[in-house]
Amino acid sequence: MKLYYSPNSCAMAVHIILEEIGKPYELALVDFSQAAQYKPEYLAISPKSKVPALQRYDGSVLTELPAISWYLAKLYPEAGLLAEGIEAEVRTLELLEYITATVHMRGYTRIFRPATFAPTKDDEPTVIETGRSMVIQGMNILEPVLGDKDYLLGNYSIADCAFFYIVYWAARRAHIPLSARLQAYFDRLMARPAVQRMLAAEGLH
Ligand SMILES: N[C@@H](CCC(=O)N[C@@H](CS)C(=O)NCC(=O)O)C(=O)O
Repeated sequence: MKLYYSPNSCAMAVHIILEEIGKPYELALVDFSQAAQYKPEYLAISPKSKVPALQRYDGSVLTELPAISWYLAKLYPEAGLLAEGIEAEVRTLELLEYITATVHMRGYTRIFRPATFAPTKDDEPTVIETGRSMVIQGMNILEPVLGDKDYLLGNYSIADCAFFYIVYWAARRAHIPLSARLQAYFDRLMARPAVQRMLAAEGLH
């Protein structure tokens, strides 16, 4: 199993899952500073030019964070990262989809890549502000799901591994203030040894 990743990217979610599972795996750096995601070597792995990508034991490659997360949780049920039953699974997928497709793609991408959305350079501050509003709205929607529980669905799951990077980026990259409840959740996730191992491997804190 090999995870193609870039440090401090959404691949952190899969990196945490692999650490939680605890089976041997390889890490392959896709160096965004060298535009490695657009080079032929990586296009042969994923023509989407995105991380995460997971190369499996048979050599085939899986992309899209929700799909990879679900696959790993199902492959290693003993890790307990996905509750059993159709209702629990669909609620987990619902969260993963919202986290990646809405909060990340629509919100954070505007903050980190404003030029993609702005017709001119002068429009970029407005795009960033729109992105921040979308991220804050996303966190305002997810916080009541967390409620007074330790984790989004009660027990720790792949949904928390994904929500981790949303909250981590708020705290470390976008400087979006966390509510007391989200700060406590963030502290709880940061205290997990698997999260600490992921951060150390990616040169983060
Ligand atoms: N829909 C994809 C999105 C992945 C994605 O956007 N990854 C970003 C890193 S956070 C990326 O690889 N960006 C490289 C680029 O756009 O050049 C997923 O869920 O895996």
